[in-house]
Amino acid sequence: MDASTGRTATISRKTNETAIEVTVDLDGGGKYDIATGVGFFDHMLEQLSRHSLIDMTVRTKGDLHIDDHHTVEDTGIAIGQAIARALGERRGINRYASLDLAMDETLTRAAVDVSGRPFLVWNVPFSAPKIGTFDTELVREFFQALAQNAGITLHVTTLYGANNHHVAETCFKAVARVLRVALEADPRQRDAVPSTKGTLG
Ligand SMILES: [Mn+2]
Repeated sequence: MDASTGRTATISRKTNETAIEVTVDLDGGGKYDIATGVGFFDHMLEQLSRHSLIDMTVRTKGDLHIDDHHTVEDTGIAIGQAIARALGERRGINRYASLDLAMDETLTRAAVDVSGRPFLVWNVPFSAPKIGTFDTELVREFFQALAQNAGITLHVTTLYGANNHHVAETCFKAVARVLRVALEADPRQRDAVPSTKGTLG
């Protein structure tokens, strides 16, 4: 880990469906400046930044006249790519973390391996198709894009919960909290890659 340059990255991504600019600082303090045009999604990304302590600037202009799908998925791709680039060779990190996160009546478990191997296991039941105007199925789409592009194995399970806003929010907060630990420096690793293979590519 090179403290002089810092673990930061900026990703610009433009397609016919979305134009996105994302900047992350993995060693930040949870400062965020987020505008995707989708209010509920902004609220969720603010939780992700605040509780991971990853500083995050996100600007997405998406084809919201169709629906929120491309905006949410492509923002997940860009944040994932920014995290992967900022991580570099993944030296000196804790790599693993898990926790159960409570919010009122809801409990969600997240576990992460910052392995370089993308994988999502998703076991989160929503009892309604919408939270306001937001499609609940897009929560999974976001984390699929994030895991795939950050190169992380991510398991998310909601053990119980009634309110769909709480279910979604616990997913973002739980993943934030496990990323905070897994991406942080392990002082006993120094600059070693935490794998017997010697690489987390
Ligand atoms: Mn909320």
